[in-house]
Amino acid sequence: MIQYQETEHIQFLTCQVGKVGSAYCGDSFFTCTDEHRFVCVVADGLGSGQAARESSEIICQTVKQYQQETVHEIFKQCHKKLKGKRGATVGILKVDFVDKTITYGSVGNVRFILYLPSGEYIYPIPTAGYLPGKMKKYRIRTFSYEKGSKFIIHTDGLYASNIKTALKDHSSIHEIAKGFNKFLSDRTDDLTYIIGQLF
Ligand SMILES: [Mn+2]
Repeated sequence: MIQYQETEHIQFLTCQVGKVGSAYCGDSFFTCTDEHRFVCVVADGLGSGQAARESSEIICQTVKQYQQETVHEIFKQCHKKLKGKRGATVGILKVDFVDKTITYGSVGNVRFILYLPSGEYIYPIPTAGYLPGKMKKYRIRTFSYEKGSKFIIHTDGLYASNIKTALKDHSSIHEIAKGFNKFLSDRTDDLTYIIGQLF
């Protein structure tokens, strides 16, 4: 359920649990990293069941295939591949370890919060909508990050009020994840999150 990976540039963990009693988890995620960058996506398929799963999986496969492209281009490709499918909300994150920048794009209720060691939070307000939808609804932003910055991307199945403070208060991503355990057992939806710390 929880998987952890660590390199010299990033530590991250992923967690996914399906809705209790449901055969298909409608959420999907994908991560990859090398010495230059980290790319990840979290997608929440509209509705539930197999059709929801199909849409969120298409997004993950597309991000995998086009991971070298800009976030804008990845969105365009996802849009194309989802035509005629149920659709999904999505958050796509690309971290450039060389430029020390994060680019985040999203549509719909997938949320992203970045906490910088200087005490600053960056949390783009989610837009309404889903993929495939109107391109102008996709909001893509690039920020600089500092060593030690922590972030989370999660679907709306993680319904915790203390996510922002958890990023600030806990020094390790494992402790942050531990704090979410009770929200996992209380879940009423598919639940996916990715927590990371950048170095
Ligand atoms: Mn959901």
